[in-house]
Amino acid sequence: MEENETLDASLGAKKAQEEALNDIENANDEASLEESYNRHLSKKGKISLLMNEMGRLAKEQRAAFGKAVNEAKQKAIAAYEEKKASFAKKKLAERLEKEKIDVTLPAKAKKKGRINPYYKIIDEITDIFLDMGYEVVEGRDCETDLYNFELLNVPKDHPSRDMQDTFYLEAPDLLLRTQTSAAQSHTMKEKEVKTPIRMISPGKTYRRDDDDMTHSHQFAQIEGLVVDHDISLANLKATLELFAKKMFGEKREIRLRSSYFPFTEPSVEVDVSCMNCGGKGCAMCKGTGWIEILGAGMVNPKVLEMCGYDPKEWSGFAFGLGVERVAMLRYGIDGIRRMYQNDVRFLKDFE
Ligand code: FA5
Repeated sequence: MEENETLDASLGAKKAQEEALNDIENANDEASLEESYNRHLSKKGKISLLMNEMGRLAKEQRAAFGKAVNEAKQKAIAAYEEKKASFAKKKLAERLEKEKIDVTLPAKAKKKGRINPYYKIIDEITDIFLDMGYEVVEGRDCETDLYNFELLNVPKDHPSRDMQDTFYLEAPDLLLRTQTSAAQSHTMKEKEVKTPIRMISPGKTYRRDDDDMTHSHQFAQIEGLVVDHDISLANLKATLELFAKKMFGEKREIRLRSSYFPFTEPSVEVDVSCMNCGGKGCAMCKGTGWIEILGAGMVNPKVLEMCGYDPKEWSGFAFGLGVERVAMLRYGIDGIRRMYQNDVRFLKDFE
């Protein structure tokens, strides 16, 4: 082995190192840096291939040459790692700059949903009666003639059927219920053991009524039914007065008028002074100063009997209130249809 060859080989290592460092230094993005790595440091890279020269060197020269190649490799790797880290740092800095959030900017206002007064009032009324110990019973929109009329003492061809102009369905004896009173007959009839009842039943009702400010062909009612021993008209009056005070406040005037329903005897209707004109008379109350909110009365003994409650032993009262009418009076809504139109400007008033 010639002295010159060792010198050449060591110089070669030095040169390869310089070349690699230069290349890495000049890489201006991640892709060209990876290319430099492959060119110099991969298994077939220039620095790695230098080791093939080893066989040509004398034994005593090999250690020095190996050291030079290793040093070239270490330096090139260090330069590569440093450059790679600098690219990553730059990339992160660019991302942070791009995704910078100005926390002092005003937030975008979010639109809040609101509960329609139709549902709000059902919850309020239900709460009042739950506080008085009533339970809530589910009714059904599609009813049979039996439960909507006959068990409520309204046989077929009875003239009082005209009071509630009915939507009949095609199937025989099926109709859209005209009143939640159908829940009364279901509750009484379906009790296997006849025990006291104290229930309310909210739900939709349907009639062929002409739509105006206080009437709709589809509206909601809440039925109430109490059956026990020794229930009197005084209990009904006290219950309705307590309800009216809780719903409309101590100052609002209410009045009870005697009325007629085939399923109650005696029967009453309850009016509340018109919120629109304060009782003077206007288009909404049709000049009377009052708006009718519910019908009520003592359960007719015939109904108790038909539904399996012995009228000699049991007595009861019932009421059916118009949900939208109560909402109109409670919230000052000037027309029943406002509750069905989903006008967000209207709903906004009901935070
Ligand atoms: C009845 O429906 C009886 N079932 C109520 C009842 C129950 C009486 C239990 C006795 C015992 P009436 O038809 O009056 O009664 O209706 C009751 C309430 O529903 C009315 O006071 C009114 O507030 C409301 N109402 C009636 N018709 C309409 C309508 N077309 N649009 C909006 N609300 C109505």
